[in-house]
Amino acid sequence: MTWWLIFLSTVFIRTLMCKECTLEDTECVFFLEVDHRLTMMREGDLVYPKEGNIYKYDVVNTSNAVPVKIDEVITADGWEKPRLIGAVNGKMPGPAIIVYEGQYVVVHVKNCLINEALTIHWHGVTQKESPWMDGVPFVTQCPILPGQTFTYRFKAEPMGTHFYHSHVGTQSTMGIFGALIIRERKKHDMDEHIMTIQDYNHDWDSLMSYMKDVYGLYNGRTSASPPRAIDGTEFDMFHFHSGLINGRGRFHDPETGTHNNAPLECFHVQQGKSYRFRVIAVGIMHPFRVSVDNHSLLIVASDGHSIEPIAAESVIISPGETFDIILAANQIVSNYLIRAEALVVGMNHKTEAILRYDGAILAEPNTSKKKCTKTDRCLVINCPFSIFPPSQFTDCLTFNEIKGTSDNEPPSKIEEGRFEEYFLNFGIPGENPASVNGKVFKTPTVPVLTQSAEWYFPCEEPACGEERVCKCTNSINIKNGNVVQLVLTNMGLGKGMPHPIHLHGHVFYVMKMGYGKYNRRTAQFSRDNLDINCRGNIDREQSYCNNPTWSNPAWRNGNVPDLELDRPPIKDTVVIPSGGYVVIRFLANNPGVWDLHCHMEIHNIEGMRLLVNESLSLALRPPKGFPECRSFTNLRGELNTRELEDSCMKTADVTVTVYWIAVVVLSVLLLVIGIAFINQARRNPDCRPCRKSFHDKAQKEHEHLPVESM
Ligand SMILES: *[C@@H]1O[C@H](CO)[C@@H](O)[C@H](O)[C@H]1NC(C)=O
Ligand SMILES: *[C@@H]1O[C@H](CO)[C@@H](O)[C@H](O)[C@H]1NC(C)=O
Ligand SMILES: *[C@@H]1O[C@H](CO)[C@@H](O)[C@H](O)[C@H]1NC(C)=O
Ligand SMILES: *[C@@H]1O[C@H](CO)[C@@H](O)[C@H](O)[C@H]1NC(C)=O
Ligand SMILES: [Cu+2]
Repeated sequence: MTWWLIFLSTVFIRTLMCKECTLEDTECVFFLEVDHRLTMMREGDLVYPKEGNIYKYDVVNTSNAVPVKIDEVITADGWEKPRLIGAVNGKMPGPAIIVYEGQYVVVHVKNCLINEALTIHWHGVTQKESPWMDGVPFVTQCPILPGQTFTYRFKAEPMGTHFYHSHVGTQSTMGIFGALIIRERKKHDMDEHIMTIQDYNHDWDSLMSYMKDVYGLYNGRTSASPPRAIDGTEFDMFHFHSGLINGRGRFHDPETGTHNNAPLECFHVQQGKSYRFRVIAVGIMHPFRVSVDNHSLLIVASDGHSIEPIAAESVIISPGETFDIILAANQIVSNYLIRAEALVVGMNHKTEAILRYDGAILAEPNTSKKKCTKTDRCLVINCPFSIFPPSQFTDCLTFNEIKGTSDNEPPSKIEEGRFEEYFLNFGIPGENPASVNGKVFKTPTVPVLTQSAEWYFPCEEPACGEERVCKCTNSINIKNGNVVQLVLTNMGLGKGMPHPIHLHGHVFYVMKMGYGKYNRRTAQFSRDNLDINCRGNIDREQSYCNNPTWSNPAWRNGNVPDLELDRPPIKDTVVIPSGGYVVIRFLANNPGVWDLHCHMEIHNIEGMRLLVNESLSLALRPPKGFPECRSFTNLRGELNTRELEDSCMKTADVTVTVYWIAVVVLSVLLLVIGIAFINQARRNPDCRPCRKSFHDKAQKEHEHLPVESM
């Protein structure tokens, strides 16, 4: 049996290794296997952090001991109680998928999770001609059930820094994500580093964090109050312990001000060279301000799309956004601290990594953050508010002040009758969950792209309306060939923290942004931008703002003054400032059903989501055998599915029970299949059952075996 496991593991590991894609390939194949892991475990051994290293649990005296290699452990923030996370090919983040523009990417995704269904979304990829490969459960596909494999195939476009992540519930920030880099199809001339940034809690998985946000967060017997940003706006409840860069960080104890010395991610550079840092925000909620001690950052792209380069002290990145930063290693050979600080005040929410020049001593950096002064002010890119307090000597460059590169051609010419405009207010009015125009998104139970005839829960009066919150499958129907202008707002009673809004299936031009009003002296937010009329309650601060429009009717039909028509920047995720708005435009040239949602995970699951239903009749059909799924309820004919699905909007979630029955049934099935698999694998070495733990150990032992025994 042991031999057998060893054999299986090696076969498995060999096939799992992602083949590097070359310039010449037309198609690149990857295997991603998703399963559960524990942090701070190396195979069966617990590890603990000390002086930037980790040691096996039974090492007492570390001065002569060999530390455990950090690549063998998901350290997260070094908290010694292992936390359950999701992992891709055993890692968090999962392996980077690096391909060239225009190649076809084939990814076999295997769900080896025990309890949960899965899908993988290719964030930033437009999925032209493959809308069913977008990876949104019950929008573009059926969830992949435990044990199942789903093969994604899509064209690598557009070029740039993107990522992949689960689009089911809270799985993405539970660890199921990785970089997806689409390079220009030529030899790249600059070395690169990938840097994912996230917020993290070491006591709870993301689902528990979400539940605490919904039901209440307590510290001991004290109800916690939400953290505030520098402009006074409130964040949601998420108990932040640590930030992670490439899955590593360290817990800074707020009580003592000390940290636990967990290992940090280390980026190696050579003096005199320049590097492209591909920075990806994969977090639950917090935006981070990223800077590198003693180095200026040159920001050259966002969400993969080039912008006119800007040198800055730091850049602020929110969940769902990416930035490409060129860093010139032009300082003396040493170690420098890379900082990512959350925007909340008074909480020391931050994370760090090391920039190590070749030849520097292997030590922790002791550099300090740049002091912004009257004569040497700091410039921050992509602020979600428009000013810092004057005492900080810091200037904001908001995204509307950023220019795209000259090859951008905005759809500025609007033909008569070929223009559509929608106002979408992202908010949490009253006690209700997060919504768009007061519509809490009801997730379909069939994929509406491929089984559209089977779903009918549109948003309708009187349940939905100006001063009401309703639950329904909200969608806007746009027509192929039209220029679509979306006015995204964050206003009225439900306004709050800046929401990073992500559109699937398209990239868009950022045509204009409007900020709220701030107190010049304190930089505190004071009121909404009045370009938008919220309608509803005449007291604007009380209006749900479910039906916003331009205050000046002359601004309709695309006639908004001060649009950036020359070189608007392109993005796929944009932050709507509190009390402000963003005008985006795109050409409807990709028939399908596309998710449009807040990328703060907590808001997305709550229902701050809608669908862009784009000329569905023109959408291509998925390949033969594409999975279908639906609820099954009419065994005795006394209940129809619609009634049942309807009732779950008001009372307990019946579908949950159905889901669990499905899970139990599937688990049994899986067991049976698993046994069958192993039997079959004896005959067919290509077959890969979901791996057991300890395979690494098994492989290592295997390396010492005589070759004949294979
Ligand atoms: C730890 O090991 C070092 C080197 O072997 C030794 O000098 C030191 O005394 C040991 N410390 C303790 C507390 O045993
Ligand atoms: C970093 O910059 C500070 C302030 O400009 C300077 O005092 C310090 O020597 C620099 N450190 C290194 C390692 O270059
Ligand atoms: C930190 O500072 C100390 C004393 O100034 C110096 O000896 C040490 O080499 C520095 N560490 C690094 C990593 O530069
Ligand atoms: C999308 O639009 C089509 C008509 O083009 C309609 O049949 C379908 O129900 C719509 N789907 C959703 C989810 O709105
Ligand atoms: Cu997304």
